[in-house]
Amino acid sequence: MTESSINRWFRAARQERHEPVVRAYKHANPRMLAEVAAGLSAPQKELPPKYFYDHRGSELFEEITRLPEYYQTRTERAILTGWMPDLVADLEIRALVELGAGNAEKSRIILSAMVAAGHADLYVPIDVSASFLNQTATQLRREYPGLTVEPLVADIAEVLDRPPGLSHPAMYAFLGGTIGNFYPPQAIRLLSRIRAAMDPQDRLLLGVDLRKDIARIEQAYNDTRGVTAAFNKNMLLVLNHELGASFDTALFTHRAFYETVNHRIEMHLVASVEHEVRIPGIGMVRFAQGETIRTEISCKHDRASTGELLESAGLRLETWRPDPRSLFALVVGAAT
Ligand code: SAH
Ligand code: AVI
Repeated sequence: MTESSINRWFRAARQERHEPVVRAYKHANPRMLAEVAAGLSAPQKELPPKYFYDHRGSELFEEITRLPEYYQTRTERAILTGWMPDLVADLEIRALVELGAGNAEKSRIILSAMVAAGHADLYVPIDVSASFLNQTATQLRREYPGLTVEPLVADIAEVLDRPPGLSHPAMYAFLGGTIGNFYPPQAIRLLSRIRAAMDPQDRLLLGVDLRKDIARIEQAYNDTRGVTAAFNKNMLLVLNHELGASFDTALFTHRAFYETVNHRIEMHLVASVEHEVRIPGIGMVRFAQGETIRTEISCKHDRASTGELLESAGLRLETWRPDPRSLFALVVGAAT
């Protein structure tokens, strides 16, 4: 039986049972379709946070980083500014590979330190947000004429190959606390892949958001201007655009709260009324009033939990550098 005759057979069988024929959207990415189908059929509906980041989502995140409530970015930037010139010069870093680079705003602090130390060979920013990444790369080539910029559009949860032609020592940077957006087993897998790509003289530079006063953390995800709410709802627009889904963002509200057992923020989209959403290739997805989709977790750490995470991935915590108020920390990891 050929592929298309199997499909015809299934369709006929479905029609006999009066089931709707669900044809996938013509441009749908099969992987995305599978992940969305699995996530929306779980008892707690869930979608992967990487789907926040189309071009608009990346712009909204950029806006979040400038909000008064979102202390993470400016705190990490201050640590980088005070530390990178020495660290980069001491380690003689020649190449920077960055996971989830976004607009690379803070990466410029590392790149400028590499230039000042006289050895800036290569920058490899990796991100799922293709158009945003390419825009960032174009700007960086203009700003750093002697630097080779090789952007890579990839899901960092997938196999992370060592970029070809990488000079050493290289620094693998994973900033912003994005490691917290992965469940611990996924985070360990991801860090293990970085570890496998590292030479003994290479280093990991990891940004982690720290455990602190809960109200302070919750405010960072419930800003008064509603930018985080728009960022959260943007995922539904991504699904509409990429899968031809029929989400109505007006029927969902933003919710973010701290979950104390696992030390993490959870972001949800809450259905304000009972309704159904059509997703080609998946079918009708029913939402009860008040039912939620978990769209993101953002795990918060301390020195011990960060050390455990690194150790589980075959890395050793070499340096722990929090800001003076212990809001955020930068960590250097080395291969054990
Ligand atoms: N590093 C920047 C941006 C953080 S926002 C900063 O610290 O400000 C998170 C970034 O990671 C976004 O640019 C997003 O597109 C990217 N991202 C999220 N999940 C990803 C994944 N699974 N694979 C690759 N990039 C991812
Ligand atoms: C990218 N990541 C570290 C952000 C965070 O804080 O977990 C994403 C974010 N979600 C809501 N606001 C910001």
